[in-house]
Amino acid sequence: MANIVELRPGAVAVIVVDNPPVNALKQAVRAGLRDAFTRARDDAGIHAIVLTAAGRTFMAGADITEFDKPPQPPGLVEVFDLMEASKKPIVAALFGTPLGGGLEVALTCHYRVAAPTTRLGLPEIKLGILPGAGGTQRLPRLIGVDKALPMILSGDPISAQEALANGLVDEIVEGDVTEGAIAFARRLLAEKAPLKRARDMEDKLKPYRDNPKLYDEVVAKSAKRTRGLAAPAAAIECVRWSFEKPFDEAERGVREAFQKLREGDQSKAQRHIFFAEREAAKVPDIPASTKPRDIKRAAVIGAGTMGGGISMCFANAGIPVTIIETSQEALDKGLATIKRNYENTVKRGGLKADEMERRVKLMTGTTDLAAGVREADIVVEAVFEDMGLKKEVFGKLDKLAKPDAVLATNTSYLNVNEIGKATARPPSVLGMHFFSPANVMRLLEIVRGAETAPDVLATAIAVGRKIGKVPAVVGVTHGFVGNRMLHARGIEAERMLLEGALPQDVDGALTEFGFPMGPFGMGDLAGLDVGWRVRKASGAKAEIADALVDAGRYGQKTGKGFYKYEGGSRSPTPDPDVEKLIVEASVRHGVKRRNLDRKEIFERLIFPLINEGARILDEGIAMRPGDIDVIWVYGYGWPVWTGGPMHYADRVGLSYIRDRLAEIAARAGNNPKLEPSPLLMRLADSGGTFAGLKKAA
Ligand code: 3H9
Repeated sequence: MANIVELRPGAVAVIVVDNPPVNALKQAVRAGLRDAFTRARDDAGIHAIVLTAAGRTFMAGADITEFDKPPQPPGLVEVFDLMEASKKPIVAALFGTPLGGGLEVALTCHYRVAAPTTRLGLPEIKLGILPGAGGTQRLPRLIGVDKALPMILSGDPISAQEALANGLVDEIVEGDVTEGAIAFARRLLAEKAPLKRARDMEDKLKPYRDNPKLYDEVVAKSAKRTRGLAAPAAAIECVRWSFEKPFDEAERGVREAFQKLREGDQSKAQRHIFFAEREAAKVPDIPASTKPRDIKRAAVIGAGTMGGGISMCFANAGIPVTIIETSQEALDKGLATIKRNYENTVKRGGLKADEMERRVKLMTGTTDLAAGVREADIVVEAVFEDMGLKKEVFGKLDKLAKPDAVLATNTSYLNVNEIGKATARPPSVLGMHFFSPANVMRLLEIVRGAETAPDVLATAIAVGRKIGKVPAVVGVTHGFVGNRMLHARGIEAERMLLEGALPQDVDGALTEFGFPMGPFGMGDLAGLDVGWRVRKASGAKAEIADALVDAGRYGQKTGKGFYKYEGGSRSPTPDPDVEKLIVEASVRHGVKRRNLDRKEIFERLIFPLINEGARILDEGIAMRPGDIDVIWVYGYGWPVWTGGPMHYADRVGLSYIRDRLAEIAARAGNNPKLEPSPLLMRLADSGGTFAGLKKAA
């Protein structure tokens, strides 16, 4: 086995970190670096050092799995002290994704060269922490406070070209990056170039030292969403110290701030999601070696909101896609909407015009189903949510699609097995449930049918990744994981209106927790007529929502729903007419309205949802509690810093949730849906947790 850190001696020695898959800086790597730099220092034959890594990337950060354990020496700072004390120039040879602690190592080198495709960043904020090893101090010194803060607060990487322009890297090298770095180091030696230590650079800090108020402007421009989040506020402070305090004093403060965040609930939740996201697409009974089918061309049936968004996903990933509609009019309308969406992104600066052209060119429209699917390796059906219609489409697909094509339905509720049976090839059929807007929302629920073939499932997962989604594999049940749980949340929402709450009280309890919107704001956005139509068909009723639709209040599209939307605004304003309608409904039901506090509202929304999640787990519809968390974070706006419903439930305590649910169920006339589920009871009674369940499995 190769050494985890190898020192290749020579006038220009090369230190290579080899810790697959991403060269995370685990304890053995840190110790290896310490030893290698010590040996390089003591070896008189070595005059310069290149630091690089084996495999697919320069170090992509600290080892996140170590964050739950007590810190093990040596820390990175010990390695950095050695590097900064070096009298021999150290050049980082960057490629892949130097991220987090990996970039911080590079910042401590005297010079940096990079391969053209390198992406450099400090993504710690996405894990609820901040750059804990010099990033908040060295980066502002190298590229300026105004460029460093947005990188730290967004966590998004920048390209090698941008890094060259702002001074983060000194040279971009074509070809072998290690060779390029060795040549660079030789030049440094020949020119007797100075050892550039980021910590000593003062120029870019001076304007802020002279006028600290400048920083407020940078903060105002860079800080986006920080409400309720501990890490961004701490990061803003740490970067401020770069010009307020001496380097070492600032770094001591940074380390304290880092430790506090690392031990806090928010970062634990975000780390949980990091690993759960990667696990959600792993299926235990399907070996990792299962070869996905080759996907060169896609077809999407339906050019409505979902079909259009799904088509954009394929085109965005460079996969040619044919969009199929029944009428030319519907097709033209769908294609025009797609074009408009792209144009808006270009206008906002999110996409270059030539890139938009490239994507639009990958899309073809047709009203001829046979011609549209003939060449497709994957077909995604996104027609109206009607079983009869879906079966008809799949019956036709069976005759028209290539024998080895993957046939996917984007149904959000319907039985994928039944849809598969409309074909003579159920093993080729599965669900690919996208979330609206499909080109934006990251979640992809992949619904495995009873007969879905392993390689078909593997293909859907691979395609999902390729088009930038977070795939989560689930089983067949009405509404799958997300919508089934959403339904459980909805039961109490309407009841609370009748008891005394108003839409803004109910929604407020969720937005306060961190959701972008609550059930009623969401209903207005989706269109209240959608649910109304479904209820009419099934004979179900929702007193308030039905009354609103009967009054012509369809939601945002009619300017009125549970709220009013004045002058085309998308932000909801409470409407006295709706309050009147709700109060009248309470009177009709003989309910004496009472004040419901935020806590009661929140628990009555969230605990039934968690309870349904437990049922879903028990039934094996979701493989792991983390899968459910990923679904809620990426598909339903669950605030990532609370880790998703099941992680959050463990934190609240399952016996508390059990007891509250029993009360809620009793008050709702012993509604069996609200009764604590058997799994919740079992875990609560035995002092267990959902997370523990995963470990026991
Ligand atoms: C930090 O650095 C703190 C510092 O400021 C200072 C401290 C003092 N650790 O994503 P992939 C695993 S915080 C441990 O599928 P890709 C991952 O779980 C860190 N494991 O590949 C997966 O395992 P498995 C700052 C890690 O090519 C496998 O590697 N850095 C780590 O799509 C492959 O990952 C970050 O936040 C890690 N740091 O993407 C970077 N990273 O095979 C986080 C990955 O068992 N990482 N793994 O499922 C990433 O963003 C992506 O993994 C990366 C590669 C872009 C690197």
